[in-house]
Amino acid sequence: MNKRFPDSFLWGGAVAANQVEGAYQTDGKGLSTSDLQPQGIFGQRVTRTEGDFGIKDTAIDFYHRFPEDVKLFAEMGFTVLRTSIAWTRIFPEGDEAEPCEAGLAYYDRLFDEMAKYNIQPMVTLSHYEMPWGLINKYGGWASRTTIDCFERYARAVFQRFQHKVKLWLTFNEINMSLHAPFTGVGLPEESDQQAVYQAIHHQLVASGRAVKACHEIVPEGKIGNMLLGALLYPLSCRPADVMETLQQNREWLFFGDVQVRGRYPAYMKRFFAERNISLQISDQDRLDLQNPIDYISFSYYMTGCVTTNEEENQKARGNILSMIPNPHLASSEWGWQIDPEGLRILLNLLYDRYQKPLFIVENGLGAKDTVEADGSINDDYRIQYINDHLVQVREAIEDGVEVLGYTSWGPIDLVSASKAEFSKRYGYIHVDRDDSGNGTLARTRKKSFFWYQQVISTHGESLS
Ligand code: BGP
Repeated sequence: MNKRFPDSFLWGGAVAANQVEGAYQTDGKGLSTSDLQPQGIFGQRVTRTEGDFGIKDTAIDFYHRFPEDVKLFAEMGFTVLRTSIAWTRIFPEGDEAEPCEAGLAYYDRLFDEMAKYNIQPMVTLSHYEMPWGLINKYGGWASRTTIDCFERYARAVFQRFQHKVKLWLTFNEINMSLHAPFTGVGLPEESDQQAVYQAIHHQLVASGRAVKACHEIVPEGKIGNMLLGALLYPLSCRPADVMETLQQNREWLFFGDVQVRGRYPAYMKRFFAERNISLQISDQDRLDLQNPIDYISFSYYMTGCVTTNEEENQKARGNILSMIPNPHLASSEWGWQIDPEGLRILLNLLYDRYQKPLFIVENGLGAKDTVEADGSINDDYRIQYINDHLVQVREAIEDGVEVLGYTSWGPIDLVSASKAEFSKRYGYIHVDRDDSGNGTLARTRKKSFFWYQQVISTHGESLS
């Protein structure tokens, strides 16, 4: 018999407001960065005009259909659902003095629905979107005004949902700003490193202030960060490759180092000096940073390799991050390399580094599904992927790592973040919609739905 996961382990799935809700102008919602990039975070930024089309405008219409979806999650046995609050539903322009009641009321309804089935919400304050108004008026995270606006927003939602939401996260994949500055910090894509790191600094300060506010307003709550867990291996055992890998891993671990330790790590001094980056850091900023998070959350999809060899570097590929492929691993249809053991390595690495509880808040396989003539979807590839990753999570728990839970990405099909594709599906629940927006939006259970249901009900004993 396989080993059980701890009884306290939380099982569920993760979605983000802009990838599921739709209703992008409903109930007073303002325009967000996501609305301005209908082709995804690596697509062009456009000006929205009356009657134009973006697939996220409706997404899967979760805004109106959430009761049906939450019921399906409950049927699978979810004990947690990670979602985000769309900042623009609460503060449409970002700098209003008071929150928008209609937006708050929507999330009340959503959290109440989850409570009916004892599904705990885990809420990301900002998942790949921020009010366009803050960019237009102040320059996004380049401005300290945005820190104040974010704090006001965070305090408003902590206040309103303090009795309904106990698990919070600050910024989704905070390290992604290095690769997608518009989505991450509201800066033009061509911004230089000086500008990007200054904006990142402001966001780290805002994160510290949110942690402080959460501890004041939701004393029994827990607030974590969210990292894109982009684990890199040396392509060879040449010491130069090992050193380069250490440095490239630090580029994303840096965010966690600040959020856990409350100060910049020593290695960043040289990093900044060598790039002529000089940050404006006030005494108050230093105090704000000293609000360590309670737990570390991260997404994990793939790993990649690093080398100093120029010829090998030409082979780098990938649509979120450009990485050198690992010759020992297979890839998904989107070229993401599948590495279940890497998840155990990453869990151990993060726990060794921080000794903080960990939460895997995204993991999954984006794949094209085929609907059979009888309507069934036999997504054995997805089952295999999740199974193999969960087996490694259990290994990590056996290694002594404190893992609070697992929310696989997109338990219901949704719009992909990088290119706003619908055909890249992650769900246990199929949604009838295609890349052009055609379809009834009807929900159906895939084979993986029943498989995951069994995994949860057996506390992982059914994993193979
Ligand atoms: C992460 C994001 C998610 C999600 C996921 C999969 O980077 O936090 O929002 O979408 O990646 O990426 P994609 O949707 O591009 O397949």
